[in-house]
Amino acid sequence: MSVGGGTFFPTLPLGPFVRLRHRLILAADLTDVDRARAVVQAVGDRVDAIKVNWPLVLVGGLGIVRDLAKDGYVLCDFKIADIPNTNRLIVEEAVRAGASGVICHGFPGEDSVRACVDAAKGGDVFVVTEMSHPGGQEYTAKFAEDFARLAVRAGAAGIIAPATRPDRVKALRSIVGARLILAPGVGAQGGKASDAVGAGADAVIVGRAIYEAKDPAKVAREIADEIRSSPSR
Ligand code: 3DU
Repeated sequence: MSVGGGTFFPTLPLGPFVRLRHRLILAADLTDVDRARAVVQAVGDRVDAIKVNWPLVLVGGLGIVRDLAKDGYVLCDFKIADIPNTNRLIVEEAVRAGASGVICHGFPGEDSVRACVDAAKGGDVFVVTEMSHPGGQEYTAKFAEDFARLAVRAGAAGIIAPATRPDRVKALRSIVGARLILAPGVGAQGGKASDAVGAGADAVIVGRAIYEAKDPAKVAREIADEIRSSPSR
């Protein structure tokens, strides 16, 4: 079953995450599947991808990934962080369900990240560096550069870096070169889309600011406009 009966954001085959038209990704962290479908349908043509995390998958199962993937790019944010074999099994299931990309952690080490890259079979793997919430500064910040270097070595498509700290996005950009930087933390966590792209993010990830809004499509359009009119790298 398709969420909207049409293409709601650009359909991409498995493969390099290159078509960032709006530079905006929706984090669909809803625990009401019908509401999630409604929000996706409302904002679908204004975002480049739908990021699916545990809250939605725990209620909707991988079926929701299957449905959304019929219409476009689904990024499974499972924050995969296990031994290589378990990572492989998780990525294989996400890809089988139609995910075009997955997000993993770097702290389990290079072999674990490489297992994700291998299992994605050409799909995109993004490695979390410094997390965007205040607690992200306690531990992840200390190793963010290492995680970014690891992402490059392991052949990941890119990294996840904090829109809440544009200076850190800038520092991590100098490590990852042309690889993609996706930046969560815009809106509810206090980050600003134009600051994140100005610091070098390729796209921002936005959840609550869009899906909790009275008019999600309007907010998505405003964020995309803000990005379009801001100077970026
Ligand atoms: O704060 P928001 O509602 O805009 O949601 C942000 C999303 O991005 C959410 O799914 C969260 O799990 C994810 N994320 C971060 O917020 C921060 C990170 O460092 C990594 C992922």
